[in-house]
Amino acid sequence: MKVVYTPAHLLHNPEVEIESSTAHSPFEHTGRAEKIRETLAADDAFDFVSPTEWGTEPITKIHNPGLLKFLSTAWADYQRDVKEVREVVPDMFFKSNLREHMGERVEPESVNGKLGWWCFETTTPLTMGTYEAARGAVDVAMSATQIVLDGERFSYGLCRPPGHHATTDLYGGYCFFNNAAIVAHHVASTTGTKVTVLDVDYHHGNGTQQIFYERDDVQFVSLHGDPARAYPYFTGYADETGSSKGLGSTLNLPLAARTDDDTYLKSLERACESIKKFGPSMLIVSLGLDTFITDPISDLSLTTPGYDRCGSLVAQLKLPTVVLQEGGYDVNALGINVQSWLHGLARAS
Ligand code: Q9C
Ligand code: ZN
Repeated sequence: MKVVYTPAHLLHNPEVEIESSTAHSPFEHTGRAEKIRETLAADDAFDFVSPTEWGTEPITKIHNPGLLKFLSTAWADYQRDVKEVREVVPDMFFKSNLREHMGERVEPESVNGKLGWWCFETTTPLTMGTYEAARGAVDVAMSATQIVLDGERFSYGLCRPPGHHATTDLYGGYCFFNNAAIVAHHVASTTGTKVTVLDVDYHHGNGTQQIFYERDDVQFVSLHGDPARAYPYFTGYADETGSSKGLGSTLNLPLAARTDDDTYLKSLERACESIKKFGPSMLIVSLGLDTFITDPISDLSLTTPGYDRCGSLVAQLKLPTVVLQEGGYDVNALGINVQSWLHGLARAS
């Protein structure tokens, strides 16, 4: 299987993350992607390739061009206008009810105002090279997708930073551009066929869901910790099924704390049944390994052999499949967990 990787991810290198009311060393750090790279590089089943450059066009088909423009200069603007700091984090978030009864306004002029306008939470700092790294992750995802469009059955894009929390207009949840949504739209719009995004990260892929919520050509199916207790708290409930033309094209399967391999696989079977009914020409997998039993920020109980079983079950869909990296924070196990999932996928084919 081809693995698309770029060292550009190293340019997004925060040293602090404000999470659980605490400033601490980040869960989402460069060592994650490097651990995956090292593990897969030592395995003959994987061939590494570098991404090609796709520019900003695939990004602005999904995201507000204002978000892209902001991210391209935000860190430098902050150094110049506010303060010289390593990590840039908003001190206020725009919430629409702040202006209840007052009508809408446009994006603020100041960098502090812009930060609150385009960001939705505190754990996603901007560093000097964040924009270049986020652009690199999109190139990785697009290049991995091109490999499958060119006829390979599978590919794996080692995306970092991840993407599934980024909405049309907002970044957060360690995500800047929604890598999976960008490629799903690219495939659906250039081939005129249906595409499914299957999101198995522990956290609900709120961004991907929002982006496709009213569309009938891209299905979004997600297994995740129940938002009644788990981040991102406000989306991912089972009664969110899409709207207008997209009604029925979103499926959320929230999971209880400590869900184990057997119980998880039953939900994954339900997900696969609904994908078969939808009938896509291609599958994009948002692969998070933060469902792992010892993940430091999650509460499910999957195991390394369990990921092999997950990959095998997904392979039974017999679809061309692009796997893109999302979360996973037990770095010691992250490499072998990705390897196990991809081996399950490739072996069952
Ligand atoms: N106290 C991904 O896995 N922090 N993003 C959660 C809980 C943010 C996860 C805070 C988690 C984002 C791609
Ligand atoms: Zn996650």
